[in-house]
Amino acid sequence: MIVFPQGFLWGAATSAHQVEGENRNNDWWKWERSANLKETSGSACRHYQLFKEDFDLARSLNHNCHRFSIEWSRIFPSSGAISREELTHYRNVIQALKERGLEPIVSLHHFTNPLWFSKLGGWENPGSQGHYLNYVRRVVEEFADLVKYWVTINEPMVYVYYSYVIGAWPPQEKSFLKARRVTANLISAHTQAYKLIQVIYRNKGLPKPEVGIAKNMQAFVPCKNNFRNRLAVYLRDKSFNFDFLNKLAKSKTMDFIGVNYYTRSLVETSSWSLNNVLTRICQDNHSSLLKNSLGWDIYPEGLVDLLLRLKIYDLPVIILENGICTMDDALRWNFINQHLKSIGIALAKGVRISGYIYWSLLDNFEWDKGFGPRFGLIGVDYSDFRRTVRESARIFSLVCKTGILEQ
Ligand code: IFM
Repeated sequence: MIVFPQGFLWGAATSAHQVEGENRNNDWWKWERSANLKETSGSACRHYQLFKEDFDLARSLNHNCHRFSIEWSRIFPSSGAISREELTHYRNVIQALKERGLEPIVSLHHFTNPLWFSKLGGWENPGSQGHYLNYVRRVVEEFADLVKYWVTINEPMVYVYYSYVIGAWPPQEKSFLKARRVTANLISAHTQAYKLIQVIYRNKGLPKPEVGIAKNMQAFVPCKNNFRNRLAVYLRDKSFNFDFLNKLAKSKTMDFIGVNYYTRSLVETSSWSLNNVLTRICQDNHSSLLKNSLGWDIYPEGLVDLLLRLKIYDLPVIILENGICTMDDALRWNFINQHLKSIGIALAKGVRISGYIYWSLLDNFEWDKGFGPRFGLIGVDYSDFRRTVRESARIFSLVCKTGILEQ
């Protein structure tokens, strides 16, 4: 039996572009069309209209928190113009959460950028941080009275990897140089946003907020156990998992570490080229591990290892995302169960973990993969937007209610 700490945060996450629908004014909306994706985000889950019903369901599943993101391009449809109407919308969203006893955990950036910002060069632009901070200032000043938890940037290294290293996401760059520049700008944006948010709360005489990052962490495992693969594992673990966190720890700009954990990468290099060493993974589908519907290995032991390694930072950790896309709902509960056990092991070994947030509350738009992957505790029928609570969600709800996982 695992008894989770008092006050543990239990909930699920979403992000604006993946669930709201009609986010017409950001780089993804434009790119979805030009890249000829099989499926575009379109109405997504119509969560923009249905958020109250969705939060009713989260409440009925005993969640006590909810993580979501504010869509920057709604708040600032152009660089100088703020939308009062959209600020009111997000105030309603936050208030709806609070009325249902769900603690809001608010992400300020979750992959999408306003179109005007991307036209200015996006995160490559040295002025990017200024634009982002302007948005952060307006939003935080507006909602400081209602929000305790802020996440500055979601998965910065995933963003850098897909958008600037392998070029799979907008702006589809493949340049280590640009990737470095964007990483530096994201670090600086986070650091300044952290300080700004603290000042806003201080000036308003509000209790200190909890500000952190959502850091995707992956287990890197050599496929063939040779020197080049081991070196590649070392370099990827350092550059993808830890360099960003080390910088933030050094500037003391995290009140908690948000961890997003899904899988491992089976590292198999075939040459000494930088590209190969930093990106190539095993192409044979020979691992015996169970997989999600996108083919990602299910590897809960990797979470234990990473959590233990976070002890050096001596900060609370919140699992801000962990989840599986599958049509096999029994496998979904199995996945949650296994990962909660990993968290139990880390807790017993002294890691201060204060929450578990499943990805995702709803089936949603999985970026370039479209609507096929089903991550939701709640299924969405995209023909009429009807929601169906899955059995895994009900089993998970008992853990949320009691704070106990029977083994
Ligand atoms: O859907 C994404 C989310 O936007 C960020 N973290 C990983 C999820 C699953 O791929």
